[in-house]
Amino acid sequence: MTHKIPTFPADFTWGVATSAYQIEGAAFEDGRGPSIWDAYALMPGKILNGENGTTSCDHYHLWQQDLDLIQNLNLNAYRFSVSWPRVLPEGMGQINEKGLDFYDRLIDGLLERGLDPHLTLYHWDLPQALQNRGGWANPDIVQWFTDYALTLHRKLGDRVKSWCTFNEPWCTAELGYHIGRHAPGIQDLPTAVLASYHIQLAHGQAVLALRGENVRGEVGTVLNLYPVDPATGSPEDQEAALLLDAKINCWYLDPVFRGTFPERALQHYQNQLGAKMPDLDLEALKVAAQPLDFLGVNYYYRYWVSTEGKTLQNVERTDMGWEIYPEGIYRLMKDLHREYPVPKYYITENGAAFKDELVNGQVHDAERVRFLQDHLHHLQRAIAEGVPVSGYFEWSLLDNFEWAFGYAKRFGIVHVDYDTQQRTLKDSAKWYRDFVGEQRGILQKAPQAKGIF
Ligand code: PNW
Repeated sequence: MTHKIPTFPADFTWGVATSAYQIEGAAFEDGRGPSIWDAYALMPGKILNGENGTTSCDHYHLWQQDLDLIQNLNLNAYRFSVSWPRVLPEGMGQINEKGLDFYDRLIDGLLERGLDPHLTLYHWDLPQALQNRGGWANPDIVQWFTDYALTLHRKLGDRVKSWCTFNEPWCTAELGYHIGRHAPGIQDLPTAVLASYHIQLAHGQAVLALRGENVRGEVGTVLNLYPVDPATGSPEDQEAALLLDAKINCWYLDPVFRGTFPERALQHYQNQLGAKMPDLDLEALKVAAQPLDFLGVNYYYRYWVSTEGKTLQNVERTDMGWEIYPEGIYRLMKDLHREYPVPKYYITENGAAFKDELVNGQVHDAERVRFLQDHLHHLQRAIAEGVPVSGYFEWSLLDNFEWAFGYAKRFGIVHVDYDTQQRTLKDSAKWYRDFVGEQRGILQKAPQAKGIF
């Protein structure tokens, strides 16, 4: 059965997303200071095959050809992050002008190619100098982060279309400070709860500071969000699903939208931690609820919660083991629009890792093509039903450093040969290019985009 090709709004933002530590390389060039990921990568056993982001995709040197790639994909936007230690090697104080110049050139390069710069301030690569002072567990980080935001705004504020304070604070707090699977590798729940609280204060203060300088671009934040389903109708499963939803979704949504933490999760942490529960000033948390121009949503999969250890059978999964669940993007956006309304949403990340093979200069990643088609189909449904989604950023432009998995997981629509730094468009990149081209009226005819939905 062929479906009608859905039409997205004419002014829709079409992009790809990356982050600094995952693609830039040049980790010790031009005065960049060490980040917590440089240090974490040195700890034995933390990253698969002992890999690191020291060279990665060498985007720091190859940025012009990478921007050409984005332009040739018919896109009109690019989401990237700034490496804090490249700009402020000590995390504060002395500015490394060479580092700041890189982003200055990058942004000019984007504008020359008709691409809107969507800048993320924090995508996990904290300066090690600040980690030495406790990182996100130190209340002073609220000021350090605000000063960093203002440093960037002074140099780049005339040209940045969109400012995002944080990428996925859940990952920073939970994976970085509780599970220890991300840098800085701490495994302590009270510290994680405290870190998540300071991130909220830093978000609020940075937004206030940017507004205070009459920021031209729009300001928002990016959360990783998930539909959460109980495996069965049992009260235990239902309760467990509600708690997980409170801990992963509402713990990050409620501060930003309401200036509060969800009662269910707060109670849970208090019961679990007792005297070790950090002393959170809930009055001060209100600063987190600044009016935002957009919420960025990173959607990858859903959680299916069973208290009896049941797992979903017969579902397709990506190379990360994540369920492929395209309807989730529709459900998530509908729920968000009802519970947490904001003038606009972006899908700031959506994509998948698969076992791609480069053969004769081609990567036939049919699974990724279908993944994108199906998610865009369900996203379009949400838009048709009135959810104000203004853009979609595919994760990711390039195969890149996938954190604890090193280079083993390939998320790119463009294949990277890490020996030669050769970029090769996968079938998914060609499909996305033609689809977006047709949506934007750039191509007269796009045969590959026919009858896909
Ligand atoms: C996001 N999880 O990370 C990040 O924003 C990207 O840097 C990353 O490359 C991408 O998704 C793919 O993983 C996540 O455990 C990391 O649920 C972990 C999780 C979710 C997102």
